[in-house]
Amino acid sequence: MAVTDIPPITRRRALLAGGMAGLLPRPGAGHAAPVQPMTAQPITLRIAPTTVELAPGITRRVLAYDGQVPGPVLRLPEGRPAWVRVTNGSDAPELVHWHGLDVGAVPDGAAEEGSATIPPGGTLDYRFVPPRAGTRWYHTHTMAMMDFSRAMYSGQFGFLIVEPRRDPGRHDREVLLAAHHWDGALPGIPASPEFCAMPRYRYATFNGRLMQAAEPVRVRQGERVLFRFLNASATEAVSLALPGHAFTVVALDGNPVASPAPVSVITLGVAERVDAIVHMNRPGRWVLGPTDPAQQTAGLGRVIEYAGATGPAIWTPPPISDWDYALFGGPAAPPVEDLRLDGIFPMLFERRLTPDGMEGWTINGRSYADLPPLHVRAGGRYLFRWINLSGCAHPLHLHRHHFTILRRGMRRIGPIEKDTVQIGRFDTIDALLVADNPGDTLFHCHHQMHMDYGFMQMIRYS
Ligand SMILES: [Cu+2]
Repeated sequence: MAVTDIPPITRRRALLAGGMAGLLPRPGAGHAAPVQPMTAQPITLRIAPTTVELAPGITRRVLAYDGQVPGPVLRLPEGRPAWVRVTNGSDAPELVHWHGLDVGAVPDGAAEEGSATIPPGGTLDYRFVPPRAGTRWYHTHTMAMMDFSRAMYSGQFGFLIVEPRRDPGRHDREVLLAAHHWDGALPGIPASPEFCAMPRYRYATFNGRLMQAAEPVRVRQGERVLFRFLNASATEAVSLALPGHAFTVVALDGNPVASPAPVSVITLGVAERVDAIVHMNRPGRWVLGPTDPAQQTAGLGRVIEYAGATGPAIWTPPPISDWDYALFGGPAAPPVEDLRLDGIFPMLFERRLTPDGMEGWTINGRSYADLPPLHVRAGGRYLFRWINLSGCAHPLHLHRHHFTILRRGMRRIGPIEKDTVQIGRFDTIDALLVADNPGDTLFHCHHQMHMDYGFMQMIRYS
């Protein structure tokens, strides 16, 4: 199996870091130690300013992991203790969040949950057990406010693949593509409640490289290629198509779907992941790119090149977006009355301009940190009833847990297990939470501007 294009941390290093710890002799145990015991080593990550080359002649100085964008691909075995040592070579405190991993509040990497920050020049060990296989990722969890070089506007993101104990291996090649947007600026804040402030970006990339400057993804006819897509943008959703081909969606946020189904367009809200298999059966050179012409002009996309194919890469816009979570969920969920719930949390999201004209966000009328926590008890079952009373979509993220989408708008859908869900403008979603991971838990919008301006709430176990 071949893997593109991001330098990985090898499986061997990951095994050394965590998997063999249980086999090692305890230091100091026994009477004589004629043989030096092998020492488990952490995976190391260094946060530091790095020059990223989006294309020849287009370079940016950004914060990144290990001098590359995205950071190294971490491949951690499911269920085995992991140990990651992060050094902060930047000039501000940092945290690394392990997105989509149901870990403890201390290693989770969110200051609001009590996770430690890494001071400038400092080092922190993160230890956790990746519980379930799937496409996860890691990224900074700081605030940017109006600094478009900080937090998720920077290059601090990377794939974290939790590998299954047994790999079903129903693909010939694996391609990892992380979308990101660069050179953000805010053109203004609309007064009308029908709209929201949207940063504009000059460049957009997969894996830190503009399409015209990137090596094509090389495939062979007949191959089944597993694409792992990650939207690591700070604020922008992306919709992607590959002319002449269908994406068979097999996992959302790394969790296998009940009903894999072919689509022509994949949409990723900020922080979402989609795993999709493409059967390569239309030889040629094709553009895998965004349906939004502005994002394509900004450089987002990759040429998919069959062996032996020549000529210009072909892009044709898909006739219509067929993206709908409900396609992948199987039979519809039971009605709310049958869910044996311990509580329902209605959560209304509204935009509220501050006295100085900035855009702020409220949940049930109040903003973080003026917002009381929601209380759950361990083992309880709760329904989030998310109601978006604003004119833009929000990628809602819950830390340290998964939730199951059961209804979207007026329609009950088949269960979809996710850690981040894009709620449309003036839309509603019901999602089931099984409170199975005690400890402080952060809920927030993953749109960096929304999160920074109040769109967060704590969930506490009592
Ligand atoms: Cu939002």
